[in-house]
Amino acid sequence: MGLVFLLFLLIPYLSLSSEAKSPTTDQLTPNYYAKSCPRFHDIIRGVVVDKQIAHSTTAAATLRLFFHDCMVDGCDGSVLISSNPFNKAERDADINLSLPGDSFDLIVKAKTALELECPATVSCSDILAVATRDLVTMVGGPFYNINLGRKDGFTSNAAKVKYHLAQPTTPIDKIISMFEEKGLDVADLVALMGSHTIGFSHCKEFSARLYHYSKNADTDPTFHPKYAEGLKKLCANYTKDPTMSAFNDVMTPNKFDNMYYLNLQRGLGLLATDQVMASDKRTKPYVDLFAANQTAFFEAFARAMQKVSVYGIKTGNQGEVRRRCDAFNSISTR
Ligand code: HEM
Ligand SMILES: *[C@@H]1O[C@H](CO)[C@@H](O)[C@H](O)[C@H]1NC(C)=O
Ligand SMILES: *[C@@H]1O[C@H](CO)[C@@H](O)[C@H](O)[C@H]1NC(C)=O
Ligand SMILES: CC(=O)N[C@H]1CO[C@H](CO)[C@@H](O)[C@@H]1O
Repeated sequence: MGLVFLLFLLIPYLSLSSEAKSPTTDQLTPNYYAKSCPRFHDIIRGVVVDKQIAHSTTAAATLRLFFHDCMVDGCDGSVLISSNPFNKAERDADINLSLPGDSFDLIVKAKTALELECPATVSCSDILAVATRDLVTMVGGPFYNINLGRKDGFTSNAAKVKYHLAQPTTPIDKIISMFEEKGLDVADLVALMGSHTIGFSHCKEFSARLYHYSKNADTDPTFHPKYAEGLKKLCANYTKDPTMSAFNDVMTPNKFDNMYYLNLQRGLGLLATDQVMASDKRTKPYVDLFAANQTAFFEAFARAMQKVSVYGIKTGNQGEVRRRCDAFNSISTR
């Protein structure tokens, strides 16, 4: 509780320095729905709690969905749009990395509940931002304030995705510059990567580290040998069964904590892009800091999530409040 309170006090000051601040950011406010939908927070929290209890994979799924929404065209619900015969939407990009159904389902449930109580009022992008925050807090992570009033965007284009989302094969230089382009510095990057303290990855995302790694080594030598051995067994059948997967955080897979960084220090990083954080000289100081001090991690994570949550937002007539989250209100030419 002490931490929650501390963050509440600190965050308004910390976020003043945010480079991610876009001209429209100032139009967001924490109390945006206070009059138009007073039970906004309670309704979302209710749906979130029910869903997370029934399906414990929801938190990680939704956190990832939120990140993917914000990185591509800003936090405007573009990732929630379904493809139609005229448009291949973001969520169906080739590098979709199989965004999990539970997170889409959660947003549909929250939207339905909110439409019953306050029709045509609450945007899908605000729902996703707040549901993500509630889930992070529910699985042990920090609470942070989310400003509200995002509008849902008018486009969702699969072709854009690959320019904005890194893959496990993306070099660290490129990842750093992708984040910097969006006003996220190295501290933000390493803190956000700590999201991999929950959730899982499919074997194909890290199999290149396990089999025929290089001319000299069958397995990536930065792996802890026992961990690599375990993963090889786990993934032995992954080409036949592509659903095979491993926890991102082998020690405390369902708890949002700083174990991710302690793992990296011991060669227990799962993706190549995880493990490199512990050796690159720009990122390592933050890995060491967050491994040593969970409070420092939580503060940095909260701050970075606030930056992400206002990236590229739409306000006024740049967007709309969608009636359903998976479709634009007007289907015309979009
Ligand atoms: C920039 C470098 C990053 C890369 C290359 C990356 C890559 C991946 C990959 C390959 C997976 C596994 C997907 C699957 O197999 O289904 C994954 C999972 C996940 N990622 Fe990342 N990620 C990155 C950054 C982030 C960030 C910044 C966040 C959050 C702010 C995040 C949140 C998550 C979560 C929560 C999961 C687990 C999803 C689940 O269990 O359903 N990732 N990531
Ligand atoms: C892999 O598949 C074979 C045959 O389908 C099965 O006997 C074996 O138990 C599987 N191994 C794992 C780790 O799933
Ligand atoms: C951990 O980090 C917090 C927040 O930055 C700081 O206030 C605290 O002094 C740190 N604790 C230690 C033991 O360094
Ligand atoms: C590259 C990749 O992972 N593509 C997947 C996108 O999603 C579809 C449907 O879930 C999969 O069939 C593809 O393999």
